[in-house]
Amino acid sequence: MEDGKPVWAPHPTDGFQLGMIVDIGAGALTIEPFNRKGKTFLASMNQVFPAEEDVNKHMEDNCSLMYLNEGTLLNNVRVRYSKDKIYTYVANILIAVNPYYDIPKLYAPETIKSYQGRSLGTLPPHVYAIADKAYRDMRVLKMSQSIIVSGESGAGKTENTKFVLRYLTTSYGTGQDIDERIVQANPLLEAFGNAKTVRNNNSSRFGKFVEIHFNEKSKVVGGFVSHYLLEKSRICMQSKEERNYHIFYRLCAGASEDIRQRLHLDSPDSFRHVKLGALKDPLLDDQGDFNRMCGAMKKIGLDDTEKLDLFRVVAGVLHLGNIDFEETGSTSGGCILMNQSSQKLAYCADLLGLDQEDLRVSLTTRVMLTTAGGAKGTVIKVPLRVEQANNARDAMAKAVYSCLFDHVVRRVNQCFPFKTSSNFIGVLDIAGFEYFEHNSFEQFCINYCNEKLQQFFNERILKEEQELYQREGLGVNEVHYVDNQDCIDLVEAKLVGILDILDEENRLPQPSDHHFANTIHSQHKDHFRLTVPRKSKLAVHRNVRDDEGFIVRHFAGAVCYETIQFVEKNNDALHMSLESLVCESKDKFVRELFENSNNSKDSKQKAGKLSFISVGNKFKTQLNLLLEKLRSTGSSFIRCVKPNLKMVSHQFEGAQILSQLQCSGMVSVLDLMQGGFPSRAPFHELYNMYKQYMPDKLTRLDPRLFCKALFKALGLNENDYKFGLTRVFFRPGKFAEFDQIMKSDPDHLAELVKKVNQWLV
Ligand code: AD9
Ligand code: MG
Repeated sequence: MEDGKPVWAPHPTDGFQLGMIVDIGAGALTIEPFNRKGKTFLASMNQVFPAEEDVNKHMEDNCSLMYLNEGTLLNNVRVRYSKDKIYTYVANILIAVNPYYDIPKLYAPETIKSYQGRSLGTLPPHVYAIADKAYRDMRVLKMSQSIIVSGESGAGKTENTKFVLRYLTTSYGTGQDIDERIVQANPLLEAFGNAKTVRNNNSSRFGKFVEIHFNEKSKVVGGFVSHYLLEKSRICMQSKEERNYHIFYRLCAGASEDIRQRLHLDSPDSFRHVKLGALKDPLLDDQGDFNRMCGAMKKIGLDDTEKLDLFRVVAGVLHLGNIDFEETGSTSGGCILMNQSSQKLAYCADLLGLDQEDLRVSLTTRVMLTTAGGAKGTVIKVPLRVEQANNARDAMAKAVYSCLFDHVVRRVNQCFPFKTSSNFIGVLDIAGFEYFEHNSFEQFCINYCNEKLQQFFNERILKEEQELYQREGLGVNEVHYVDNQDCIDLVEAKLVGILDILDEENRLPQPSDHHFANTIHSQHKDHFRLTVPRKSKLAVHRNVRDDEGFIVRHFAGAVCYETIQFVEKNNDALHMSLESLVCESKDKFVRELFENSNNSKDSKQKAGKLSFISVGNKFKTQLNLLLEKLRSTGSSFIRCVKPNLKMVSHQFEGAQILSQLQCSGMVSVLDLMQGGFPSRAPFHELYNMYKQYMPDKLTRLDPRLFCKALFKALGLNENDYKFGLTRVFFRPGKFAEFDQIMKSDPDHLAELVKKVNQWLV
């Protein structure tokens, strides 16, 4: 970077602003912004990046830019977004900005057709191009493929996932039911697993990996969905502007009179578990969505009985939530049902096939095994206080609903079965890195997952770079990147990892979130990745006491987790009497919900702990299986970006987009490429760019020789570039230097031509 050249310098809201370096100090640069002449400011060296000469120019592949840095990346994405070009490549990675409106023809059937069989880069960047690459790789390499879609809430992961599924089934299906079913499974999954949040009106509150299976002729034969971590806290609790899962409102709004009566439905504001948050959203059409969901259910083959089974349990959960308790007032403590609650209890018991009296007893007392006086195994009933009974009720609602969700996924899987499959293409739609003002167990799990995915991303991108170098015969091997294994170990290592420490806490007779936080700190004193909140530089973190939280330094930034409720959220078990109550329901459907769920007695016994199922460790196991699967496939990455917090079209909030690009590891990719040979230009492109300046004798050479001769004649440093088979690879910044030489003033150019001529002789 030199004085007078355009640079990207930090800007608080736009991310970067264009300016000029006017002075270079010891630690900082003085920058004069282009649009505010005379108003200089200081920026540290590592925050300022060279800009392209023409900042309005944009490139389909960011790697074709002259300068590769976060400033030019953000600008390229910005310019393209302003022209409705929401997709951009960084090498083979696809960046997708959410347009928040339907761009005409972008996903039209003819667009699908045009991408079929075309290799990446021949048409404008598109999610279809990534889908087709995965398909062609699967065919050619005879290897399953996965597409990893990531990004923050509202960035467009689920929409892009659906475009991939639609593309593959339309292009490579057999035209039979199965194709449509794979697509139609989504409305059902979304009805039960999505909700309105402040970040997204249709936010997926679970992660999923959808596999499309293909036969030996590479035609679609079936599908399979795996799901991860449904957010359970939402079932009983929503913040003011958010809602519970869509199905609750849709059922209340759309059910026929007949069903309403059978399920004793009423408007949502009469149910505790849904009325806490926003009831209605002007953008959501609950009734219409109900009908669309029923249509999808029909298409995937659910009959009316099955449909009613699902609705019955949803209604059961609604009525369960309305049961209230009050103190008995007697000396023995405990609580009883409030007057009006008997009716709700009756509805709930009826809908879930339970005995009313048993349900009442199970909600207000707890069965314990005493070991007092050596008389092992005496069963006693301990009355619960109001607060404990409330907790038991909510725990039951969560357990029933999450078993129902497991069932929905299982049922969806039955509708696209396959006998044999040669290969699959899997699409992973899972929440990206999260950090909020308050971060709890959910963020901890999601960020742990993102560490694992980031590691996988690094492995793959690194490998791809190296493979490209090898293919092109470059003979370079070293590409550096920051390994995050230490952070993953901090979370998942046996015994000393945070997840195991948490499980140990859960097993204590009196587990506590404070003790848990303290144990982490004493176990990992001086761990590079772990800090005590009080010592944090940030005031917000200092408000959290050391025994109330811990800070993890993730690849995408430090996050302070508050440990309150970690212990509770890590335990997936119902208390014993409630558990056996639902397991013995008279209703076959309800009984089977529990028998088949992952939390069945069977799996608990396997775990050897009758009363405790760890949510964290179950997730760890699932995640490790997922990664094993991903590692056995070829992979593509789609990084989704949310353009603004208002969720509106045509608004590009640079600073927060930049932060997403950083969190998704895109900036590290650029760093990684900077360490290698990031700028690459095919011989024929260079030939076309520069032939006008060169003597005829040189232009008669073929493009490869032309470049070789030119570089030699110019005396370029051989460490700065490498010749591959099809293109020249440049060290960071060297392409730009070369270009500069070529476009220098006429006198200098004449000098150059003279040099070339001499060399040619
Ligand atoms: V979350 O983590 O599940 O909360 P996602 O899945 O990343 O989130 P989603 O795909 O649901 O976000 O997108 C949010 C909304 O943006 C959608 O409901 C659409 O209204 C809008 N969207 C997203 N992508 C597109 C698109 N390619 N074209 C038009 C889009 N609208
Ligand atoms: Mg989603």
